Amino acid sequence: MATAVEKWVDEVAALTRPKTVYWCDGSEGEARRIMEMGMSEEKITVHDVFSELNQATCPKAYLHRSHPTDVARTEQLTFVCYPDRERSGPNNNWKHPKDAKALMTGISRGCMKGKTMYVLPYMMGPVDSPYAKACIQVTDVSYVAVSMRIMTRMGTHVLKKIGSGENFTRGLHSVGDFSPDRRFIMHFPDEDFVWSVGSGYGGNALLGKKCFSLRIASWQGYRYGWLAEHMVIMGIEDIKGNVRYITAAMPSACGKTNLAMLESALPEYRIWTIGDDIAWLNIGPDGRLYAINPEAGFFGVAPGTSMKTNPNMVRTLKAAKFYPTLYTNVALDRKTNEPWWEGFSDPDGKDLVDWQGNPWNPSLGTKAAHPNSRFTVSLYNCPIVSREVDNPLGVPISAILLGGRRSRLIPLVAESFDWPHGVFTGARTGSETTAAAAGKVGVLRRDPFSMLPFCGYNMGDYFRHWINIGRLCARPPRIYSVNWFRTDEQGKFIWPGFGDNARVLRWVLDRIDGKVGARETPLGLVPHVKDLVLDGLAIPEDRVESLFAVKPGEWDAELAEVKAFWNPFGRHIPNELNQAYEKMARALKA
Ligand code: GTP
Ligand code: SPV
Ligand code: MN
Repeated sequence: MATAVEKWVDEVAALTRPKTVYWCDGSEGEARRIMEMGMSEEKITVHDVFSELNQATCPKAYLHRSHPTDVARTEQLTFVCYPDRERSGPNNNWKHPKDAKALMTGISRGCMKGKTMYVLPYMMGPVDSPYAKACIQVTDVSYVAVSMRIMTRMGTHVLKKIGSGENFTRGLHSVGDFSPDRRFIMHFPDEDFVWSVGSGYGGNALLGKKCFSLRIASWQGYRYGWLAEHMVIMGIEDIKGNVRYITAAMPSACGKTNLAMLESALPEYRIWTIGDDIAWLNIGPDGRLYAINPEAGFFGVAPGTSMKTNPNMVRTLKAAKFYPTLYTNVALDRKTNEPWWEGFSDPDGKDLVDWQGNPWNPSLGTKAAHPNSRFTVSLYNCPIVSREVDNPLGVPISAILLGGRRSRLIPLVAESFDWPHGVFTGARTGSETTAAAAGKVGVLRRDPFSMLPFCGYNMGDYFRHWINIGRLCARPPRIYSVNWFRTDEQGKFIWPGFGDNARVLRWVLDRIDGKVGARETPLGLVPHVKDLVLDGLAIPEDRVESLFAVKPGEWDAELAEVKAFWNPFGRHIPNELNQAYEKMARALKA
């Protein structure tokens, strides 16, 4: 008797017509064989799928160049499909599941002709965690198959776990003909099913990541009492050896990976990394919130990554423990066969080609690496990976940070008055857009909880769910808003960021421990500058003070924008948020 998995794979093969169906076992030997094929037989436009990089200096590392029109998530082509449009909310593109399936069936018919269909059995979450989920993705590209091996816990053990049951998430992926006109990322939350055609890039194609672990999982969390969030999970160890865990939500390309493995500027603290992008939060038996990282790798932004900004990531990339490490759409130094990107090192003296393989030098005025170029590398390569990373129950969370990229207005850090106020803070968060998604960069938009592109249902209901989770927790974490990105009159960042963000983490821990007071503002509680440990920093104190300035008049536009964003959600916005809004508006007027 065929299992439910086999039946589904047969069904997909009958529609997409691959030449062969290959079931991956997740082994290193298999990954090597797939990489070999991608270096000799397969092509993406004119390039091989993979090319080997300098194995002496970048062991186990390979370069991949994506299709030039396929370089970032495409939110406008991403849909969630419920029979009831209101369920998806104004925050999502919607299609009726029947219409969506008809459309996808049309563009998928025969789309794998002549190709191999890889069947990938994988877990999101530590394999024996009660919170982990078994998944099956099929794909017709080796790059996606190998990337999924790095990003998830993939292997035959998952098929054993599913057995003859039906309890698994399905992902159907094909690059089709790469045409943006036939590119859709369709979610069917009621069926735990994602169907993505036309893109081979990142969150559009690695369906365990944003598609399942956020969009579909957030809907599961809503129904079953947990949270799927776009968050870092990290431990902070103090000098006495106590480790506290926090999570931090920040929009795409706004500093999660850097925060997750920061090298603390304060020697009395060290960081332990658990995750850099996604957290699943469950209420534990003791009434605290516990976090697991469903992923097993990093799909990190390359530009800006260096020994100065993120030494632990550079070490992770060089660690060469887990096979392989992939670099996508970075530049290449032809002299040394090493990857390169803006912010990594001085381009002088290098023989660079850009992310599409064209000769490049700084005088061209273009970017050598695509601004959304990324590396894919195992979490287990990270020199500061937490020993709790595979703890099936996760780690207890003491604080939640909510960030954004704001050149003005939002203070470096502010503590919420209580849980509902924290939810209000998350719900009003805005951020300037980045290259992680197709579209204009640097435009301010609302991005509540950094989940705007990832919340798989009506975001008003999501806010209500957050309020409820706080009620169900005996000891909910404290909630903080943070912003590393305020700029001065010259447009330069005021706060040094990166390792110096440990100074903010220290204040957060000191608050939790009741060691320091705070100053009340209409937005929340901000530090007395004397309580921040600033030694070794070259910024004058009044400049630091300016990071906490709350000038009421400047808030009018912000408040109006929050209201305008909330408006289409109507009755879905919980009362607690409307009350917190009114309270802040009154305080700003007073
Ligand atoms: P996604 O993987 O898209 O979810 O992004 P992310 O949130 O993990 O962002 P990441 O840490 O990769 O940072 C994105 C960009 O912001 C990089 O170019 C970083 O160098 C830069 N960045 C990160 N942290 C800081 C900081 O504290 N200050 C400043 N000025 N830039 C930062
Ligand atoms: C993001 O855009 O938030 C990412 C990259 O982490 S992707 O996997 O493409 O979603
Ligand atoms: Mn992300």
